[in-house]
Amino acid sequence: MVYTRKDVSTLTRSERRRFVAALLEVKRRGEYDEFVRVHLRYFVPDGESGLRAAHMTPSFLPWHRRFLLDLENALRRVDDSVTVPYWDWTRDRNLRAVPWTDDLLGGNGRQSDRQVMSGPFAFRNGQWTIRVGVTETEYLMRDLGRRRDPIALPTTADVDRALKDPVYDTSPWNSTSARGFRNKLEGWGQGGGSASWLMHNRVHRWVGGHMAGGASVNDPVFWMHHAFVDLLWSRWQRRHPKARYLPAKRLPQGDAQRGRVIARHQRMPPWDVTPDELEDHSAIYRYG
Ligand code: CU1
Ligand code: CU1
Repeated sequence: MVYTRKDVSTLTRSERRRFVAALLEVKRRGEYDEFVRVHLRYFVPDGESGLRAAHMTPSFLPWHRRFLLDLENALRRVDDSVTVPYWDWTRDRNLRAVPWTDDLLGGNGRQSDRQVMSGPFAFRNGQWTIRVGVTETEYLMRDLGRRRDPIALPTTADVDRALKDPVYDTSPWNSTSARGFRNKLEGWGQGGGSASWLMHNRVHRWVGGHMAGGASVNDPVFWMHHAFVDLLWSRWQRRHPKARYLPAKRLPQGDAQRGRVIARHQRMPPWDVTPDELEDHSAIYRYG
């Protein structure tokens, strides 16, 4: 049966409680840390050689769509009423409101060490120890808004600019693609520093702490953020009904990106699935 992913700001008290309880149970079972491991393994920048399945690449969107489905299935094995809610960061921009409430994700990290001190994912509450990361830190970290060097969340106008692009992706199919919806949404901009983090990337930086790196999955806001990114892909498809995932075919001999990006009908590791098979989610879930 087709299930609905809801706007996190519309969840009832009991929906919040069940979502949090399912996450804690998936963590307790050891399954959650496996998601962190997979994401770290696929955190490959385009400066390196080899296949890029997850980031700086056309398959950024289908890869994360499938990744979310796997987590969602793990949650639904615990409680089949649960789905991943989405965080619309163009609307919910307040540090003291959803999703940062104590009955959902908890609040900001403290000033001294960025440690999250409140809510179900605070280390001191005993149910969310970080075991897989790039450092030894056992507690979840956040720095909402980047207190020392503030940045703002992307706006509705930023989203519209990305949705307007009629082409899914363009050569060179990486973080430097100037045209194409995928790179606009993934958010690799020109130049350096915070001005070059746009859209999806900017939200990772805005949350800060674990969300700013390859171990971002440790913060459950990762799923709500990517559910909204996934929703924006759907919205873009509705706006450009003839547009499809690109590249349509394996890149030709002599193209520097041949063998490094995944074409529409090529298998997308670590799964046995193609971008083509993930373009339409309407038989599995919809957005409410
Ligand atoms: Cu990712
Ligand atoms: Cu991300």
